[in-house]
Formats: sequence, C-alpha cells, structure tokens
Amino acid sequence: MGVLIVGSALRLRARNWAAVKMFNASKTLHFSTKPEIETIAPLFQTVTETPEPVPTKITGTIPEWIKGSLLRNGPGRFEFGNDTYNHWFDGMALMHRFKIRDGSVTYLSKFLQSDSYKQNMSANRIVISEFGTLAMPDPCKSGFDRFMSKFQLDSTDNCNVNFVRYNGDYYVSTETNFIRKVDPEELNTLEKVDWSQFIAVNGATAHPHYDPDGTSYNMGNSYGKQGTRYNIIKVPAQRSGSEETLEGAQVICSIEPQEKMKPSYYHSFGMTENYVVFLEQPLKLNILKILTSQLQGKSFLDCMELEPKYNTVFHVINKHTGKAHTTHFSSAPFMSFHQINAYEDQGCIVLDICCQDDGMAFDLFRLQNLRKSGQALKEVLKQFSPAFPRRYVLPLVPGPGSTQNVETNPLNYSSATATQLADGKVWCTHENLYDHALDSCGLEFPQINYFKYNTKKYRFFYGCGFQQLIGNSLIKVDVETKKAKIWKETGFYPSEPIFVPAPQSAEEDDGVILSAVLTPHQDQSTFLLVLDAKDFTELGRAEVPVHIPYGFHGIFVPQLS
Ligand SMILES: *[C@@H]1O[C@H](CO)[C@@H](O)[C@H](O)[C@H]1NC(C)=O
Ligand SMILES: *[C@@H]1O[C@H](CO)[C@@H](O)[C@H](O)[C@H]1NC(C)=O
Ligand SMILES: CC(=O)N[C@H]1CO[C@H](CO)[C@@H](O)[C@@H]1O
Ligand SMILES: [Fe+2]
Repeated sequence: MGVLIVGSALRLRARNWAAVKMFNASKTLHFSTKPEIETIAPLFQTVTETPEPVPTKITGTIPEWIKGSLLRNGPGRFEFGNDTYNHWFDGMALMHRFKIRDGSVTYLSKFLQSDSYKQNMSANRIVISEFGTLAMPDPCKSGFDRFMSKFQLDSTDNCNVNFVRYNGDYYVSTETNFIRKVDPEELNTLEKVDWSQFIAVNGATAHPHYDPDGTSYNMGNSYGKQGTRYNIIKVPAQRSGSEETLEGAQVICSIEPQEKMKPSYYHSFGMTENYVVFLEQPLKLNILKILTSQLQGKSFLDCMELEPKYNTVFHVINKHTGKAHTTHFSSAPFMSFHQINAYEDQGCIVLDICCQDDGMAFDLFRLQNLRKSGQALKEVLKQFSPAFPRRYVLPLVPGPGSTQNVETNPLNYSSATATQLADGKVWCTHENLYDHALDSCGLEFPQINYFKYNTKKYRFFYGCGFQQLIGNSLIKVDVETKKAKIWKETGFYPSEPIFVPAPQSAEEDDGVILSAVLTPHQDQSTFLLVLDAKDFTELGRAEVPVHIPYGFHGIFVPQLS
C-alpha cells in the first residue's frame, strides 16, 4: 500500500525546511500509487438554507441522554450575481443546527444576516472584501486612512468560522474586529459587535479559551500609533446586568512583534491554568503590502508570507499578572493553526498542537483548487502537507547557568527536549503524538473533553484525518500510547468531531463524538454521526435530507430545560 511507503519517510518528519522538500517528494509517490481521486467539488457549492427544522432518518440508536444542539459554522454561498469568491474562507456564513432530543434529531440552517450578506444581496455583487477576495475599491477613501482606523479595508462581519461565548452570550466569529451575536436556539442574527469599540484591538481569533467559570480569553492584534501589537484579551463570564455587549473586556498583556511591520499570523493559542502560550510563527502579515493592497489589487491572503528565516517563538504570559515569562523559548520554524490542549506539570508547560512545516496551505484552499477533479486535483493534492500532532515542553524554572548546553525537561513521559543554551535561551524540539496510523493523513480540527480536561493533564484527543484537502476520517489518539482509533467510510467526509460527556461520566472518554458527515454524491445522504467515544464504534446516525457544504467549527449547546 502506498500509504505505508510514505509512512517511513514521514517518520523522519521535517525538523527544518530542507527536510520539507523530501517530505513533499515522498507524497508524490503516495498519490501516484492511488488509482482515482474523487472530486469534492459539490462540497464547495452554494446551497439554500433550511430555516424550518426538518426530521432526519435514524439508523442505530442515538442515546436518549444526549439533549442539546450541535451548532456548526461554515461557508454556504460563494457568489452574488456574476461575482464569485476566490477562496473557501470567503463564502457567506451558513449556520447549522442538529437538535438532538429523546433519541431523535432535527436539522435546520440559516444564513447569517451579516451586513456583508445583506449588502451583497441588495447590490447583487460582492461589495465587501473577504479574506481572499478584494471588492472593487471605494475611490473616496485612501487605503491608508481606512487601515489606520480599522485595519482591514472593508472589514467583514461574515463570521463563518466558529461559535464562541463572551459574557455568557453566544456569538459567531471570524478573525476581524466584528463578531455577531446569535440566538443559539433559533440561529437568528442579533447585534453586530465591534471589538475596537471596547478595547484597543482590531480583531480577535475565532478560538477563544474558557476558564471553568466561563471567563473567556482570546488574542487579537492592534495597529495603533505605537505600531502593531499582539494582545491578550480577557472577557468576564457574565455581564453585570447591563445590556452592553463585551462589558468588562480588557487587554491583559500587549506583546511587541519581532518585526513591527511583519506581525505573525495566528489562528489560535494555548492556555493552561495560569498561563497563555502564544506562538509567534514564521507566517507573517506584510503590513506594507496590506496598506497598498487596494492599489495593487491584492487581498488579505496575498499579503501573507512564509518567512522560514524566523524560528517559531513561544511566548508564555501569566494570566493573572499579564507579565511575560522571562525565558526565551524557540524551536525550528513551523506553523500551527489549532492547539489541542496545554497544561502545567512539574514546573513545565506541556503544549500539544497540530503542526505544519509548510505554510502555503492557505493558497491551496482557493475554490478553483477545491473544485478540481481528476489529474488537476491530483496536482493540487501533491502540494498539500497535513498537520501532525506534536508535544512541546517549556520548563518555567530556569536550569543552572552554564557555559554548556543543559537539558531542562524533567518530564519522564515526554521525549520533547528543552535545551538551555549558554546564553540562557531555551531551544525546544518536540515529541510526536502519533504512530504510523496518522502518517498519511495527519490530524486537524483537534478536540478534547474540553470542559473537564482543558488545562489539565489528559489522555485523549480527537480530530479529522485530512487526506483530500478536507477531513475524510475521524481519529481518536491516546497521548500515552500514541495509538489511534479511526472511523472512515469511503465517499464520506466527516467534519470536526465534538465530544459530549455522558451524564455523571467518570472517565475522560466516557461520552460520544458528534460529527456531521458530508458527501459529494447526490444519491447519498449527509448524516449526523454518533460514535461511542471510548471504542469509536458507531452508535447511530441521523440522515439529513439536504446536502451541506464542508465547514469549519462548531460547539455543542446542552439543552437547559
Ligand atoms: C451577468 O453577466 C451577463 C453577461 O455578461 C449580463 O447580461 C448580466 O446582466 C449580468 N448580471 C448581473 C446581475 O450583473
Ligand atoms: C516518572 O515520574 C513520576 C513523577 O516524578 C514518577 O512517579 C514515576 O514513577 C516515573 N516513571 C518512570 C517510568 O520513571
Ligand atoms: C445571486 C443572488 O441571489 N442575488 C440576489 C441579491 O439580492 C438581490 C436583491 O435582494 C436579489 O434580487 C438577487 O437575486
Ligand atoms: Fe480554526
């Protein structure tokens, strides 16, 4: 099997950019041994919404104790009139609800009524720039003026990435300064909220973290007079009764980028009980290019650059004091979109993340690539390098000062290294959190038993195996044994797995995994899959009578009554 041949080459895993080349070469081999690759184009086509709940056909059993809704977000419309978006990330936000009760499931979906969506609808063309698509410029304002006030030229409120919580309220989010409040029951669009009206940031990630009491943490850039800063944001668990959205939001720490005009792109960050861990990675936003982008006809995507001359730097910030830890931690350059979990143990931070040695992934996800078939699709797939789960260990207690290099990782269960160099800086190498089963697909969209094990020492994470640009398997990994359990069905593409704990669950993996499983085949059905999280066997599925485009992230909202 081609997969196994590639396997051994991948074990060498890229520690530097030279190794990446080898890695790509080996993948060519892998795909050329496969006979046919099916097109996933139908998973990137515009659909109509299903605003009234529709019943689903159940096979097997959906446990009666599951009470609540799986809410998912992702693009659902890719053109207006004769204008089409260029990039998958640009599609108009379509929100999905799989409501589970008494062993049955209903489905509904609604387009986010964002200003971006409504303006397009009425103009019948694309009027708001999205990530990879630049709308025609408004000649009345110079790009520079707008940039200084709002960073993005025409900042979008097309919040198509995730569902998030601030102050106890639900929002949908992308990465701009705008988030949209939504009603998690009916998926109606509520207030448009601008981060920059509350604190000095010009955006925030779609992956906040939550303390057990509901306090939210996030990160966002600011582009003020002092130059670019990375900021750590904290939002209280509840509003004090006032109607003000984002009430009490504050910036608890501001970090200066390595290079002022080239801050790094980041999509998420790590959080332990007491610290935030921020990866400053070599995927950079070129501010000068952004400033002149309208003149040059470039979108935000075109202003991102991979700069492998920079190492990846780990910033550790105390959540309570807002102070940065004094040790300088870095590693060979890599990129990460999603962190898996992070915790403190024996004076160290253990950081588990999905890592990529090739930062060009964004470009691959242009719609024209995703909609290819046959040989043309094979050519695109050759450029795709999966993300792999890795562990880094950052010891917070400095080692003894020495003129020699000293190994400072005290954890006997991790082969990650943290070498204190003569200048006091710490150089990190990772431990792989996977065995051969993941060699050909890697793992993305990582999830854990979040509310019990986030910031805690834990054993299991879940995710999608990515083999054809999108997830085509579901995976459970045991971080102690590195063994994986895999669910896969030919012709079906599962989305991000969400763990829902069983009532009074004692063990970490006592619960179910929910995943919306999609198909490009018109004669087959989308379904909500329910797996036993322990052994990864199917408990049941609910077939949905409509086709759904491939999306990003979601959450499970328990039913309160
Ligand atoms: C789309 O393009 C066609 C052909 O050029 C043109 O006739 C039509 O008016 C255009 N539609 C819109 C909504 O601009
Ligand atoms: C690893 O360290 C822990 C804590 O220090 C200790 O309890 C355990 O016995 C050690 N295990 C091995 C295999 O050395
Ligand atoms: C492509 C498309 O559906 N365009 C719509 C945009 O909005 C106008 C006005 O609401 C509609 O007439 C178009 O059909
Ligand atoms: Fe994400």
